Amino acid sequence: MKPTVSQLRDELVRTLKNDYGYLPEEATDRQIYGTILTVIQNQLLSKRADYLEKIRKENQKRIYYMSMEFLVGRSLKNNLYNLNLEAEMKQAVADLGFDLEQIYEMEPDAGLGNGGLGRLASCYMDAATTMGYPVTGFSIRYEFGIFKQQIVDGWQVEYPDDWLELGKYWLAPRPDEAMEVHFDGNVIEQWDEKGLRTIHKDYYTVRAVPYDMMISGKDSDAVNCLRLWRAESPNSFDMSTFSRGEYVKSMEEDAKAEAISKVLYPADDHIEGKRLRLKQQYFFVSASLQNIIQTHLRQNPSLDNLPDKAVIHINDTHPALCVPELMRILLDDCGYQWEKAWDIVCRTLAYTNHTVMSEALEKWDINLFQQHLPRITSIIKEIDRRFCEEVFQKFPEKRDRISQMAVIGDNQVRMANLCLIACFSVNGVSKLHSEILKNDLFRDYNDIYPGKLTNVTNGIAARRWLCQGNPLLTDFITELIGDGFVHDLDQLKKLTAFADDKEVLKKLADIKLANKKRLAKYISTANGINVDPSSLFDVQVKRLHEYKRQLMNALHICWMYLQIKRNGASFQPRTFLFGAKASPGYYMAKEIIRFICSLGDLINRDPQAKDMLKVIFLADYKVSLAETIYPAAEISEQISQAGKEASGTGNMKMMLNGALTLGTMDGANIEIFDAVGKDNIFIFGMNTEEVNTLYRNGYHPRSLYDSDPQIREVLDFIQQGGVDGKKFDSIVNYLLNNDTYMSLADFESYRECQAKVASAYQDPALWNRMSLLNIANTGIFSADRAVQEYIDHIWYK
Ligand code: 26V
Repeated sequence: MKPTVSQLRDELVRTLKNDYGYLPEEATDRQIYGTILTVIQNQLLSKRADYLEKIRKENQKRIYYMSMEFLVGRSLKNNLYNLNLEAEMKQAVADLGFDLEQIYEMEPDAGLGNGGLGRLASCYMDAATTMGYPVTGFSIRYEFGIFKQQIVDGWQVEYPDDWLELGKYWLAPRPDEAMEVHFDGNVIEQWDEKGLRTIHKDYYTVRAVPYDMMISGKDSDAVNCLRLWRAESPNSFDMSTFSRGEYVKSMEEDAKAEAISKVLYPADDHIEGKRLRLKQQYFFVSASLQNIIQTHLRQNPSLDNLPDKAVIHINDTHPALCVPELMRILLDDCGYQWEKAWDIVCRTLAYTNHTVMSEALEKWDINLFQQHLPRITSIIKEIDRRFCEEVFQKFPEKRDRISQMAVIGDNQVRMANLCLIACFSVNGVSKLHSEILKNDLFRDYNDIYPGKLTNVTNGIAARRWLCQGNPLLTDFITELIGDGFVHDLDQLKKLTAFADDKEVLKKLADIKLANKKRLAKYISTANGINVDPSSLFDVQVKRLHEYKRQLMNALHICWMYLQIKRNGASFQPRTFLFGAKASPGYYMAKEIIRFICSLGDLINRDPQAKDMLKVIFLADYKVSLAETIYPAAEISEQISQAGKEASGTGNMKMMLNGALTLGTMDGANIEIFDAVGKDNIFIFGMNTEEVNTLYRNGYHPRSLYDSDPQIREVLDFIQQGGVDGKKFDSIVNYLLNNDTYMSLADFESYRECQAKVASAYQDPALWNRMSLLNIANTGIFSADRAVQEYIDHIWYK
């Protein structure tokens, strides 16, 4: 039963007294914040107990989503919304003399992820829970999430994200359910009554303590759990060392164990073969699998039926150690024979690939593996030996491909290959991406395992990204078509009926303006710059990466500026908004941020450009900031080089909020194009095939520089220190000599397309119609649809 305002108020007062010993009159905002979160957390925990009983009785197949990253963002508003308690809580809190809106702002983001991959995991937890599927997420309780970004003189500076102090209320510690994870040591073989046994000796133990975050669903009985493991040193080890008087050594051991869950790796530019990262992966995989097996054995006599009762999903290769670790448990802990164990493993594990970039495909030095995971290494070697043997026997036509397809090669363990061999399903995240996997990256496997490779196009949690982030638009849509879209996003199609309704279009424009004003207010506080809410808000927010081509966007701004300065040109007034974190060790990405910021400094203070151009770099882009940016976006820049962006999900979120996509035929942009039709999107640039052809034939940016006066003008200007008097040789040199992503080859097409954008914007009736049709066709990008596809074609197939 849903509590009333007065019940909530009483509960708040009681909790405040119990936890802090205060009455509301004495309490600070901080204490009220803690109290509200505790009250909601308790509600969720009690609901969880009922739900657990239900799924236990039904003995439904469980889904386990293994991911190194969950980009949860804030939870208070989301939970209140899902539990339909927003209005009641607002009133109850107001009755006690506090403002819920202010309390919302106190909550730190749970930033346990880098970008799209982590946010996708959280969107799927929301959708699956809303639809009542028993999904458990497993990850690491990082003490520090993705770093906080500040911009100092144009440079990105990173600060630790100490989120737990205010975020801990959502985490229920379960020390009684701790697991042990073993590292290092040696493997020996020993005969006993059951035959030859493998024994792992002289290892050191790390204790994995689970912290549970309850995940609510909208109008749902389900409460799922995101289980985050914290690394600790095991007490027994502590005590024995202590009692021998080796205090310092004991402390060192503690620190070594705790380091494992200390911090999220903030790199998404390349995979570094770092020891600690490998330990993180094994730590959370081993603890989670032991936990899954325990749960299964509580309800089933053996693991024989594991594949019928559990599916374990590997989110990118980061948790790929699930393959050998599940083998280890079956062989060493449960006494299975190899063939039977392998059969169970192969029918239980599924894998999603999220990138085709070769630097991102995880490969580990085999010696590192051998040192820290000796038993896992021996299992991987055996998997590899049997696989190569099988290909040799069964697929003679692939004999010359075996060395590429093998798990181990060049002294490295290739995690993607391991997943392709072991998992019963491998999927990409957009139509184009999955085709590239099938026909190119994983072609050999597609030949020998027909049907294994599939597609599930990504989806987003529309309830967060529209209903909670954009209440004005949500209320208006509800007025027009009812609230059925909340659980069935396809119903947005009904908006099509209003495509030529002047009043509706006007109201839509008014809402966009209000959201732009809200963002302008934020910018004025955060950046100290006043932007014009009636200018076109052109947005590129995402991780900073060369392939995403933020630099091409900046070059175009530079070109516009030069037209204003040198030719007295005038343009549709625009505010260019950027938000992006760069991997801390990624020099070029940081240079691009510096370039954008310097360009902003130059342009924003120039009186001649003042009324036409503004360039804003929004520092510390994160989930909660995105919730304010998307509703205000009018152009969504999705300008990656074709073939490189696996899907993109920001593109879907902005579309849902009425922005028009300016993009290449890449990732999910292609499906956005299919959904809205060519008249409601701005497409430019080379497609994948053209990119590949140019790459093969040789890309010569210098000849573009020589032949194209626009490009030359921009590059010369930069070279001569035109951008705020600063030297950007790095940028010019990059564009002319090192740009794998061929920005200059797409530049003309991009510029022309930007001109089309500007002229369409001059016609508000046309623009608003396009915007409405974009919203109306977002249905297929719902996370509910995506999760249902995982259910139908992978998890419950
Ligand atoms: C990305 C990259 C890209 C460049 C080379 C090295 C490297 C290393 C790691 C990563 C991040 C892991 C993959 C990832 O986050 N992929 C994103 O997944 C999203 C959800 O499926 C998808 O929408 C994005 O297009 C994809 O980049």
